[in-house]
Amino acid sequence: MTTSPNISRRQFLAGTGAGCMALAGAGFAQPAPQPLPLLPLTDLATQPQERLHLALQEGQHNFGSGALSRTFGINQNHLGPVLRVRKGQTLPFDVSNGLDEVTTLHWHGLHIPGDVDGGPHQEVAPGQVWQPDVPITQRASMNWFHAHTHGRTAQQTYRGLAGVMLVEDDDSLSADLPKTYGVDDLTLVLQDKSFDANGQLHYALSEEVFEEGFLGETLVVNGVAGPTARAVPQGWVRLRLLNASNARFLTVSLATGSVIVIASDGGFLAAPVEVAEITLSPGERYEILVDMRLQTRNSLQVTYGGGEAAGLFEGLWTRLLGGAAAGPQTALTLTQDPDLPAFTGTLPTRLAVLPPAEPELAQRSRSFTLNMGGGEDLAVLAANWGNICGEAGGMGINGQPMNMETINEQVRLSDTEVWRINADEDLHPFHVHGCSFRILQQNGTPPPAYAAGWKDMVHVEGGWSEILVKFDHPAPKEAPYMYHCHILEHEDCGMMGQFTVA
Ligand SMILES: [Cu+2]
Repeated sequence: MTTSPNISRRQFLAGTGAGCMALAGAGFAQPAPQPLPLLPLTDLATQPQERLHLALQEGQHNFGSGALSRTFGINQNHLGPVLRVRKGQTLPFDVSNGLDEVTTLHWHGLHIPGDVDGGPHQEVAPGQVWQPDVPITQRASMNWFHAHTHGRTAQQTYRGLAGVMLVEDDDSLSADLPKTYGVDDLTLVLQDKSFDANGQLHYALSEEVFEEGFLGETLVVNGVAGPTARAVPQGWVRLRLLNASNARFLTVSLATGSVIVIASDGGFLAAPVEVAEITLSPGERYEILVDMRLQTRNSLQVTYGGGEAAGLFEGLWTRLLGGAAAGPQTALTLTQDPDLPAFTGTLPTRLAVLPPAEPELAQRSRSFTLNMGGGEDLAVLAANWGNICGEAGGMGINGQPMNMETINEQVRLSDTEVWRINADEDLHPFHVHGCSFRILQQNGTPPPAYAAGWKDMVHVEGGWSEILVKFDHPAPKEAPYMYHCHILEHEDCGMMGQFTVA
């Protein structure tokens, strides 16, 4: 066992559930910051293309407590690399499964055909290698990849099967924006995790966990318990944010000043949007800018739940934690270092040309209702650790739990459609594979300006959420696309459906 020089076990536990309960009502004490780790960059945008090996493997990882946890990782012990790729490339991957269990690797956000999408039908058995040729045809955007094994997505992603893919194109490479990886362009994977009294990663299912999704007490940034700290140049700094939590909505703000949002899931906004805070559901990405020209210090603050998600978590966790984790936590403190090379350009006032989202363009519409109840006893399912929900179907969409043998919808290639989604209870982040879409309505109202660009996630809670979506790639019945709730325990429990595009 190794010990960290930056943090004592006692400090670390103050940030975990045990500490929170002791501190209930006394505010949320956070330990001293740890240096922000960077996910290793594999830059394929500027290198000759070769086959790229992604090894899904078991490992041991120190989240900051000094204790080692049994984790999964991609080419490393926990989490995966940041792949920087370029529009126009076709990427030949060797995805090897070194785990003891079946898994898959889904490219979340990529506009690619169903047979290379990495969903539940592209299983990789232990010891096998999956070799998709992944074509990059979309605009610059922040995407990610994670396990998508039917019934096991939640556990496998939680243990660490997740990485980031940054798509660049001519516009993004020539844009007057910070873009030096690890200097003024930082990729942040935000997750909530739970740790036991020994400081080791903890995950357990119960009826409540199925219903609310798994919620950890500790905010983890790029694989270490927050808060983290990083020295940055005296200039603008770009933060690319991914909420890779299983179920936790995260509201992000800055300690000083407003948040300047430049991109959402599927690419640049039309123009920068300045807001006090943004809310990221599990699976969502946003890129923001922080002005470090005049400030010597600023912090990225994260509030659990929050915004429209506030009501969801008034239950088990609020009772257990006494509300202690509800206040803002520091995820990352940026400190100005004038010796680092700074971005000196002028920020663009226009970022991209976004066509208006016109529902009149749609050839047809479909409606989906997300169902929390599927007739199964969730407590019994939770006791069956090995299978999770699997085919049991404790939840569903339009009354149907996910079934690998059932194609729920058939879409015509190149059609534009309006999809209307609502929920019979609670808040759910809805994701569609193989495309980006535009949000017409989110819970009955137009989306906030920062969510009005290209998206592949929409929040669904009360009222209808409506998206305008065009399907440009084929997905045959042997390799259909998925649409699902991105609370991973809900997805595993059957809140998912399949569609073909032909
Ligand atoms: Cu859900």
